[in-house]
Amino acid sequence: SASPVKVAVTGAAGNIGYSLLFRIAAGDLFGPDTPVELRLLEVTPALKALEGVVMELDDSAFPLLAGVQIGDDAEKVFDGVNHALLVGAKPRGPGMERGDLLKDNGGIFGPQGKALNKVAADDIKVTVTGNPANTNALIAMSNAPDIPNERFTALTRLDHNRALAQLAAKLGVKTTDITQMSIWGNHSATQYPDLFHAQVGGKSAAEAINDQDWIENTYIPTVAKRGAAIIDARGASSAASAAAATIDHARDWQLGTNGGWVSMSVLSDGSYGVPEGIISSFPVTVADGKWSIVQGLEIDDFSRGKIDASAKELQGERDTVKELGLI
Ligand code: NAX
Repeated sequence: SASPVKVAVTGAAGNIGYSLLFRIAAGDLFGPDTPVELRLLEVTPALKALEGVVMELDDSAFPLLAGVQIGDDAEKVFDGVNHALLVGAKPRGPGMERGDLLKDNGGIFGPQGKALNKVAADDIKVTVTGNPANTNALIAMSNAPDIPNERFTALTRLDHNRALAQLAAKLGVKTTDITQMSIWGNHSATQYPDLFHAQVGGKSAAEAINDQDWIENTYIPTVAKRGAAIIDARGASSAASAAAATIDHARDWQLGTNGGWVSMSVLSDGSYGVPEGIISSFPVTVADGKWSIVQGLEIDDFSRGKIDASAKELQGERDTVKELGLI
C-alpha cells in the first residue's frame, strides 16, 4: 500500500484541532487509500491536553492513521512533513493594537517558516489557518527561502463556503448548483465575495438575484461577518467549519479541482491589479498539485473598488511586518 503522507498540524490542542485531527485521521484529506502520519505541534503548556487528544485518536482505531508524534519543537515535529496546516496563532486580546498582533504572530510564523525550510519534505505544501492568516503566511514564506513561494497559502475557503451557503439559501438551490464562486482579498471584514462571476443555472448569480442593494448591504456583510455571528450564537469561534474548510483547501490543492474554481489566498503575481508581494485571495484552479489564478475575468467598477480596498489592507499589514523586520 501507499506510504503514509506526513501531515503537520500546529495548535493541535485547540478548538479547530479537535475537529481537524479526526477528519484527517479518518482519511478525509487524501481519500481511503492513503495512510497518514500526524505530526502535532503545540506550546509546552498545552502538551498535556494534546496527549489527551492523542489518547482519543488511539481510541478511534482509525485504519488509515499510521502514527502520531507530538512535541513543542518545530524542527522535530516538521521533520519530513509533506503538508503543514498552521492553525495555532496568537489571538487578538482586548485593546490589542494591530501592530502588536502582527508582531506576536511574527514570533510564531517566522520560526515555523525557518523550521519548515530546514526540515520539511521537498514537496511541502503549507496552509495557514491561524489569523491574521494572509500575513502570517507571508511571514512564514519570507522565512523559508528554499521553499518555492507558491507552496505558502492562507485559508479563505471558509469564507468561500460561507459565500456558497448564503447564496444557495437566498436562491433556494443547492451549494453544488453554484460554480465559479470566488473570494478576493484578505480573510478579514474587507474580503470580497464575488457574485458577478459566480454562476447558477447558466447565468451570473448577480443577475439571478437582480438586487444590488441586497448584494452590497446584506450578502457581502453577512459572509464577511459570519465569524462574529458564530461567536455570538455559540459562545465560541467557528471550529468544525474551519476544520472542514482547511481539509477542503489542502485536499483540493493536493488532488486538484477538475477545472472548478476554489478560493485560495496565494502570493499575488500582480493579476487583476492586486499588488505583487502580498498573499491575497483569488479564484484559482488546481491541477497536478499546482494552483493557478483564473485569468481573463472582467472586473466592473464595484468589484474593482472592493478588491482594491482589501488589497490595500493587506499592503498595510505587509508594510507593518516589514517595518518590524519580520519579513
Ligand atoms: P484555539 O485558541 O482554540 O487554539 C489555538 C491553539 O494554538 C492553542 O492550543 C495554542 O496553544 C496553540 N498555539 C499557540 N501558539 C502556538 C505555537 N507557537 N505553536 C503551536 N501551537 C500554538 O484557537 P482555534 O479556535 O483553534 O483557532 C485557531 C486559529 O484559527 C485562530 O488564529 C483563529 O483566529 C483562526 N481562524 C481562522 C479562520 C480562517 O478562516 N482562516 C476561521 C476560524 C478561526 O477563527
